Amino acid sequence: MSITITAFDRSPDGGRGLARDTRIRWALEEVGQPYSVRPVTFDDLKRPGHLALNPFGQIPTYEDGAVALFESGAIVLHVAQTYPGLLPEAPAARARAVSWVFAALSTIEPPILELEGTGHSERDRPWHAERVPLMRDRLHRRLAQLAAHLGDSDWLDGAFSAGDLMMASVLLRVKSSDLLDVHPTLAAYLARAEARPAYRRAYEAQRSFNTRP
Ligand code: GTB
Repeated sequence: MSITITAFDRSPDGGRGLARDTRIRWALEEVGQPYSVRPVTFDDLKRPGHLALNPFGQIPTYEDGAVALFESGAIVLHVAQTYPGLLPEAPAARARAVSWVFAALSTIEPPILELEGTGHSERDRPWHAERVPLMRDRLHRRLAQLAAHLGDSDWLDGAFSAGDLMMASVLLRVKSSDLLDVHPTLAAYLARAEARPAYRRAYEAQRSFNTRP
């Protein structure tokens, strides 16, 4: 079954791996599945062909002949449930790994996006200067809880799983900020995740894609 995903024709990050196709590439690399990438421009995103795949007009999407999916969480879970390598076999451990995927997407990612968003679009609002410290505190509380859970462990719950892949993908968004400076446990966790050969391959693939002539 051949797998096709969509990615920005040119990611605005210039190949830093921050767009959400990287997490799909990473999942596919972890399970050893080849894939091809269909580049889409910002105009393509709003055309009927793409909207039929993702009603919100966004990347990434995933097609494998049997199913067409959108939402990076659903795609990573589908890959993890279809191919061995990203979820434990034992039902309870498997369910816990899935809960970490949700934790990444619904507990950690939203305060990160909120903080990022206010920096982009709300800078000239009179309340911006007051709001940023509140948002940073909110995020730091979550990061501290995550670090406390991780403790001395390499991964969130036993072996590396789809939960770690998603959590690390989310934390990568704040890697270039000072936010992890006070959470060395998380900085080390992220470094471990980034050192995985599958992540390196995914990162290099998106980088060469986004810097192609
Ligand atoms: N919940 C969806 C998912 O998880 O799949 C969110 C998908 C999403 O936000 N897609 C973005 C998109 O298509 C790209 S990843 N945006 C176009 C649009 O909405 O019109 C977000 C992103 C984009 C760019 C950078 N960057 O350049 O640094 C980082 C992250």
